[in-house]
Amino acid sequence: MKGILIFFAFFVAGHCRQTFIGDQVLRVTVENEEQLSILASLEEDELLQLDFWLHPVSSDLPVDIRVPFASLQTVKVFLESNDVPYSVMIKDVQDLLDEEEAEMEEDRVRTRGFNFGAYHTLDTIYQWMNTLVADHPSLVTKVQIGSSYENRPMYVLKFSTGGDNRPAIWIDSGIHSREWVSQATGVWTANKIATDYGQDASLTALLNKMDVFLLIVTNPDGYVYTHTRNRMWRKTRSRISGTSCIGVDPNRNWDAGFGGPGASQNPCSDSYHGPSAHSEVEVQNVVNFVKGHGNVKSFISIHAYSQLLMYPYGYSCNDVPDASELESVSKSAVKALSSLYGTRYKVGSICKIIYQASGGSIDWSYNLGIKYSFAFELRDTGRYGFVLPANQIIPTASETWLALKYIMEYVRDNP
Ligand code: INF
Ligand code: ZN
Repeated sequence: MKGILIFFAFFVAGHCRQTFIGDQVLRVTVENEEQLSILASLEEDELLQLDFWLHPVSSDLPVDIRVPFASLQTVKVFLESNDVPYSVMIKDVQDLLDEEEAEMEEDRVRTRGFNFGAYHTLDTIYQWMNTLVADHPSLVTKVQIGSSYENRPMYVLKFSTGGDNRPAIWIDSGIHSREWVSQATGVWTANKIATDYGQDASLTALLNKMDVFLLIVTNPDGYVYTHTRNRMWRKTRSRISGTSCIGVDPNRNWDAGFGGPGASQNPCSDSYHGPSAHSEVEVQNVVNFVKGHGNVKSFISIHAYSQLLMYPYGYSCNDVPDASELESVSKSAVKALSSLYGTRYKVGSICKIIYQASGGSIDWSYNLGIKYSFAFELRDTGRYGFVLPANQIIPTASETWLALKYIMEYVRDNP
């Protein structure tokens, strides 16, 4: 009886967090087109509940699949019988998540002040923003650009030394909620800008001429959900009529080739483009802000993982008019990034280096006339994937900063 009551209370409260006990992440090294289509057929299968961290797109890119414990035997037998080679990247996803959670808890009890080398909840990040603004009142302000679907505020940090609508750099992180190193890099970067102003001559010169806008948690509802219910959540949390599946891929929802190849029409898919362009209020808020500003010169979106620096387009494999300039800026930015720890990045257009993906943010910004539009995929290349250990946050953010700084300075000097 007691057991039933506890179960019932659990059920009614609905506070169950999804676990990933025994789930593995398999890396498949695709050798040919035939294997690629075998993997594509696996992705079609809904019963196996596979979570493709990297999709089968070309025969020279790896495919990473989180396989629920219940499907492991089936998938392994399937791959083996089709002579598709794979290796186990993560032996037990829940073990990694337990470690991640324990580290967060350890930080909460031991660390006084804010630890940039730890992952934090939305509340903690929002509280920290207030202290950043309080510590740097003449440089940093917090601008609410709107609210999320579940009514959480969306805050942009504005770094400005004055002027009237100066040319600006836009940076967003965390549009995909499970890519935690992205939001963490956003936090570190905000602090870096605030503390280096007046110290670093080049950044100071930049901020005396331009403004920087940084949206750290672009998908707040998703981010909260990754902390409370499902660490692997990628999408928004909006309800769509006619389906019980929740959420839209906010990086397929922009009005740039909307609904084209590389986006799903299936509301249950992790790359569902949504009922219409800008249907997601989080996307709409950014659109309104950037359009309303009217003087944004560079738009940079930060994702994880794969170690890539990309420029438009995603929705088309045709070169954008500025392709050669964007390619050379990207190469130099990545060279700066690598100079710190030797981390290797690839550069190219989204379509050419990963896959055709329509409705992405930087395609929208580019088509709006923001030439210097870039997307990062931060560390790593798959050893930990979305569950990058917290001890890599500061190294990741530090090396990324060198690339960001290169891009920002280039934009400053090439108005
Ligand atoms: N990968 C790509 C995605 O949205 C990255 C991307 C960026 C696609 C820009 C299109 C445009 O599917 C991830 N991984 O989300 O971070
Ligand atoms: Zn992403």
